[in-house]
Amino acid sequence: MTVKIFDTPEVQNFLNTIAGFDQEGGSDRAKQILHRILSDLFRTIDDYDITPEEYWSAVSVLNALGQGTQFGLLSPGLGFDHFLDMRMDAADAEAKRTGGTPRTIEGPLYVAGAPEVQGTGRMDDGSDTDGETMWLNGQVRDTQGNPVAGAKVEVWHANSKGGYSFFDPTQSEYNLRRTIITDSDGRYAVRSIIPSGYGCPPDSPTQEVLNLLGRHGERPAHIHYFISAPGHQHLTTQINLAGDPYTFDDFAFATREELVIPANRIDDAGEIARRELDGPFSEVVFDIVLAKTDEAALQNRHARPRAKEREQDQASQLAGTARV
Ligand code: MBD
Ligand code: FE
Repeated sequence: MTVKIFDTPEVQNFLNTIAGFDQEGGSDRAKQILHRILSDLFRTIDDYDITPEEYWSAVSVLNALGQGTQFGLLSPGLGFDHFLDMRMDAADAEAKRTGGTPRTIEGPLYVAGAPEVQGTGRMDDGSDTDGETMWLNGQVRDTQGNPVAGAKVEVWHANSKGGYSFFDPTQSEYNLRRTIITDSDGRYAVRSIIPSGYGCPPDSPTQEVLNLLGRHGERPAHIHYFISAPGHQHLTTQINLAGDPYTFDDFAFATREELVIPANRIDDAGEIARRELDGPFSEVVFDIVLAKTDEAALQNRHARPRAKEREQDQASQLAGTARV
């Protein structure tokens, strides 16, 4: 049974009613966008002859995604995060805001409120004995090459098992998360551990969707950054450590050629002593170039619900309310 009803007046009138086109209240923008999305989905159902079984199994996957707060994980997997980056890149190019370090996606695992250190500090709590010591450092400059002193460099990354503190309850609070203020020469330098790549939980609804596409859910070892300074464009980016099997095969599409950085093994006793470390370490150097801007909106990261900025209400929203 293959039927095609999308183009009938009944269905078209039905879509107008669903989208509230005949109602005074609500948001015109929401009505337009919902009308477009619902039209596209209805047409997909019609064109692919989607069965009730298929439709309801999709609803079930959506419920599981929501219950596990996994939309923020599937989102980069389906390329939405990178597509938004491509649009911001295009807007920057058009406005001639060029020459800075490239952006790449934030991902779902940032937590606000990490401890702040001046110039240098330590990010790991010392408990991850499988983690190889990392000396992560660099300089923040503007597009003319001038150092940016007092820039705010927020860094977060996974431990040796690919887990992030806050989301991984076995880690201490704010482990591997710091806010570093650059010194008078625009420099930052922190001791941490080399992160491992991240893999989507194999039994998760996110991986279930990826499996249907024949795709893996792996990310290469990477380190997240927010960098900001007055008069400069806020930068959300990441570095991907070179040599990881997934460096150029990231399920979240975050890798950019300019952001692939080697970790250089150093075992020279003088270098170890100079950094006050206790043994061989790997040095990762990431210098950052910020584009200038006077626009206040561009100096701040875009608004987005983030952990600890908004209390996540996990309670059921399905209880219902008495009619008025
Ligand atoms: C991560 O660590 C990450 O950065 C992204 C984008 C998705 C899943 C895990
Ligand atoms: Fe990450």
